[in-house]
Amino acid sequence: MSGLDGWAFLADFARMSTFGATAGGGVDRQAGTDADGEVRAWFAELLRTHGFVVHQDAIGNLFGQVELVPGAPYVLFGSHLDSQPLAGRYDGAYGVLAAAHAAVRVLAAHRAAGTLPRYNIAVVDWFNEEGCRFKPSMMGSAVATGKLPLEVALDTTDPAGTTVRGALERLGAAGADSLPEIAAYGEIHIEQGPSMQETGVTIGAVAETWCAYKYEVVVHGEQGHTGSMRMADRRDALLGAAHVITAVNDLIRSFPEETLHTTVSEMYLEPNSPVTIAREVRMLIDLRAETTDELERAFDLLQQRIAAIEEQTRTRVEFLSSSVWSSGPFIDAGVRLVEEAAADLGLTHTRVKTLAGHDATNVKDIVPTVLVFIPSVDGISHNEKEFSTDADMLAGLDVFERVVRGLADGALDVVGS
Ligand code: HGY
Ligand code: MN
Ligand code: MN
Repeated sequence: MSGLDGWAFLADFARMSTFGATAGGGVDRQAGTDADGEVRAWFAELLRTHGFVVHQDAIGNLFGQVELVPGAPYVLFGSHLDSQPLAGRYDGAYGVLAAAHAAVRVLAAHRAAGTLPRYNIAVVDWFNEEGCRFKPSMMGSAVATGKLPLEVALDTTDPAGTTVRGALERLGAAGADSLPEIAAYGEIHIEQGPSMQETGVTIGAVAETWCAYKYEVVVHGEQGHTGSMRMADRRDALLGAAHVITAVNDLIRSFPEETLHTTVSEMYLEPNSPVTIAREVRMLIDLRAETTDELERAFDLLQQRIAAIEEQTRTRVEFLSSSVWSSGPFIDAGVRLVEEAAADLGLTHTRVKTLAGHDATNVKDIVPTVLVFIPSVDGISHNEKEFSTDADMLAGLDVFERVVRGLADGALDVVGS
């Protein structure tokens, strides 16, 4: 049939993991870098080898299409090949390769049986899901789903001042094609958390997503001499930022344990010089919770703390921009499809929530969407130590093959499910 068995998947996964490979056993394939360009080129060739016609759209989404049913819409499957700095080999990349292998298996089965699916099949690598070099995260799918204007995305710059437009043109990744009309979307991903390992299940049927509020803020101060300036006269932006960082962490004490997750994870300092008091600190505040009500309450508490910090440190905290996504269910017929596929394969499974954002987070708001998880060992992710077992990857691939088959045959053509 397809010739793509588990061994073929593991061989492709090993090859894929060499692109941007780091000494610590992970990858560094930030969006629009050479490493991203190299893995994209390899993946495009893999798709062509299996009969896909490969395209790129204007925001660098890379996708392959096979049209078995002339003129019919497509069902789309994929994830992202870009990574965080010094990160893991599995986040995103597993799902892109699993989508390709599952699609090839399903197409081969239809050809061998002389049958046709209801929908054509496409596979996608969404551009810049991670949003590290270029914020916000999930950029390619946000543009494709109309949540982020294309020009705004293309004009986004990285810390060195390179635009998304410039990075895409440099890689030859600024395409002129458009994604086809899609009837449904499916994604498989690592959990990036510990719950599935703790409950001992192999397959997670994602039923809901947590919400996220991410804010770019600037703490404004005044440069001065670290030795001669009187303490009473200082407007130290780094001191103000330090208080904001601890205030962001303190928020969790106003909520039941593990119901609010907060971090400041990115910071740029000006002038960042040994004998000069900081004039400016730019930071990214990341708040996550099950509901937007909780995030609104957390944001209000933070604003109260910031008012006191500004007065105490004589600095000014400016909120520049925000990137948010709200909670919301995945279509129940899709969750049940995953549960049935896992049960048929004799795999342990459970319904889970995703605390991380995914491209499926965007796409679920426009078409019926299925998101499948496999376990992350010790819940580690965005870390070179990120790991999922070969057995879990292959089990997930077998489940995802059934998801691809089901969606291509119209399993989610359900009304009001
Ligand atoms: O922001 C997120 O949660 C996603 O991993 N990019
Ligand atoms: Mn991811
Ligand atoms: Mn990620």
